[in-house]
Amino acid sequence: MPIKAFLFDLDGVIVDTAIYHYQAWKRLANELGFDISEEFNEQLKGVSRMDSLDLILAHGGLSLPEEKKNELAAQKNQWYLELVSRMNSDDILPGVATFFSQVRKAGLKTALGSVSKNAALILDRIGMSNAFDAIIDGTKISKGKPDPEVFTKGAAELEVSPAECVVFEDAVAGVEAGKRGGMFVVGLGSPSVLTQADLVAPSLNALTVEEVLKKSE
Ligand code: B16
Ligand code: MG
Repeated sequence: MPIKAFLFDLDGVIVDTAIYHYQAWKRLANELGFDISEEFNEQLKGVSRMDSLDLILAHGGLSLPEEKKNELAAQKNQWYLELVSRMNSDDILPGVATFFSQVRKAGLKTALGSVSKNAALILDRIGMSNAFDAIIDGTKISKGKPDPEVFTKGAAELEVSPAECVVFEDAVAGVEAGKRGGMFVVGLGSPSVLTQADLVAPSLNALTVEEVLKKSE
């Protein structure tokens, strides 16, 4: 089936907010008396705020009541927002602008597929609010990645079938979500981490639209 749409994750694909999520979670873990490594952080990429907190608390051997967990998640989000509020278009990852102009020239539809509840704010900060034909974010879904909902909703909103979509993802959970959704998945990062992806490249900077379309045939 010919490819009609490209679905993009936000954090780690369009902008490097993954580093800010990590810094804010690390600060929280440190306040709770333990640490999280960059390697551990790989598991948190693409995972919703509350699911991330559960993984972190389990890592630190802590079990806390729901009320306290909500408080901690709000605290992390406040620190995260302080970090992202300083972002601007300079924070768009290398290769994104060129890749998007190729996408437009090829006549492909685009959607954002992010589980972040802060996606609209980030798109606004970097000046990309109008760059997508559809935006599916954490405010529109009930299940986070690795559930495919964020991508299947994107395909539905663009009125294309999953087999007509290519997903671009930097996270293990996001690659799994795209595969479970029945889509061709381009992993951006390391092939040893993104083992389920159909194609892996270091970033969008290393790819052309033509190459992706050829490989996904
Ligand atoms: P928020 P993505 C994900 O965004 C991040 O990768 C993940 O680290 C974060 O916990 C999640 O969004 C929720 O974000 O706390 O802002 O709602 O990769 O799906 O764009
Ligand atoms: Mg991501």
